[in-house]
Amino acid sequence: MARHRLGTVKKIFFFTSCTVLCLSMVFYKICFRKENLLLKNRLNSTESERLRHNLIHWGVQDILRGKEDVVGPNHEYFTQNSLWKSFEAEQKGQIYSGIILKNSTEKGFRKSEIQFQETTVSKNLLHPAVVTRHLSRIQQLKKTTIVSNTAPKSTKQKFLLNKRWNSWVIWNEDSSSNNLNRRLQNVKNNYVSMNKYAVNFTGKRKLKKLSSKELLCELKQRVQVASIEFGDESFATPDWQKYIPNKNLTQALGPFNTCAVVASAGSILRSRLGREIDAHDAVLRFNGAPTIGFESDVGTRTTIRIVNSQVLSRQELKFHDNTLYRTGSLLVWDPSPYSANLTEWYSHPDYNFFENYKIYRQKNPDQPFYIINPKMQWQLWNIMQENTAEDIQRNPPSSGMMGILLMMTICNQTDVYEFLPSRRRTDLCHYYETFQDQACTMGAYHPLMFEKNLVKRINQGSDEEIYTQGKVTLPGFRTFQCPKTE
Ligand code: NCC
Repeated sequence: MARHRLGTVKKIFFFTSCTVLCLSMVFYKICFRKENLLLKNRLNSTESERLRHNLIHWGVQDILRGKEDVVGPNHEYFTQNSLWKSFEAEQKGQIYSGIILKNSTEKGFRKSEIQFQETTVSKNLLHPAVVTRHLSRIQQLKKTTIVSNTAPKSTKQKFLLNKRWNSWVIWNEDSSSNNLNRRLQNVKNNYVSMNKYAVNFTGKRKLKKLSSKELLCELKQRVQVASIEFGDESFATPDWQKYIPNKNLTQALGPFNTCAVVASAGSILRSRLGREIDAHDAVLRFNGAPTIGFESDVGTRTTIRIVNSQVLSRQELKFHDNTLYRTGSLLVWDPSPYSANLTEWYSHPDYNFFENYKIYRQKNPDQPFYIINPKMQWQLWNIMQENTAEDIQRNPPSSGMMGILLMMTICNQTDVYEFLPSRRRTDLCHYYETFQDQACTMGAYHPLMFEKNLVKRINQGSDEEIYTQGKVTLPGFRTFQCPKTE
């Protein structure tokens, strides 16, 4: 009897599971198709508002990428190879916006336009600063098409076409979560609510968008790039005296005149930037990014390498054996809790890299190797959060962003390559691996998108250089003066 009952329960359980599974699959299919239908239906439902925002501001490639059957308004097919640009313009006193999609067919390019009625769409969806800027540009440039974005792929043909259109694919400095795909939006929101490092942000968000100079001064005056020194809390034992370099990081490194920062992004492949990078006085690289085999794109020299604490702690990364780490000066960083002092961090590091640091120092005593003081991470993070309208990931900035700050401290001029993606933009995570994920460029754990917004805003170089070389030029902190703070 009992066995019979158990059998019935098993059957019920089995059928319920199957039904739930089937329903989830149907639901997923419907959702997935919906995006395509929205394009087809000229974006007229509430959900399409969101999609429309993405279309205008940089999301088109996300929508097209990987979905080979996106159907346009005239029933033409758009693939990830489709070219597009967005525009906002005034005609007979009416402001309208939209995107133009170009699709290559056997007979050449076919053009199709999706027009939006008015820019009130942007008003509802965008950060007010963006809308104001767009509207003022529109007023200035009557009857002119303003291009804010084009497709990301880099074929010769596209480049020429883009040139003719006089448009550049560049990082939108007002990028927000709306520019992320749903998965990355969820990841970002999870990191905000998880709050692993107990971030207790009490700063004020800036109501007004700071100018480039103001932002530079915030960074110069509030971010202190320093290494752990002998005598610092928890680093005052005779044991540590043997390992910590005598000179402070910024005394020992530099000063340099020109510096290059090489982001590890896949988009640096086929850039042929190697010679230009090597022509700088100092070159900064990250983690396990190699030069051998990639010289023509990334150069040959390494003056400084910043590694995160995982690199020292995870055996598979072979920190002690890989000769790649033996060139130049090394810097390691590890996330600390937001309000922790050095003692608290030392007893609870994210990755316990301290023993491996000592072992490496014993084996390579002549190679300068610094531990970055973790207070820098949150000083930088505070500035990013204050200057962003939404909550950013409550995790420390990436090695890339910390490296940029270091170089701005020790160099007169820093050229950063492929941190802001060029026309070669790709989902390929690193130039030295085949793994693909948009998260590597847009951020998941790190608030990478907001880091890039900040860097775009302080760029002194041209949009064209971002587009062609992924190059951003930043001034050294010692090259400009800032008003005295109270
Ligand atoms: O990927 P990562 O960074 O080593 O890259 C170094 C810096 O280059 C910039 N970058 C990289 C790829 C890309 N597509 N776009 C970019 O802009 C970023 O500024 C990045 O910081 C890190 O920041 O330390 C990170 O390290 C890796 C990983 O730990 C190391 O490569 C060692 O294996 C992290 N990946 C994982 O943990 C899986 C990455 O999130 C951040």
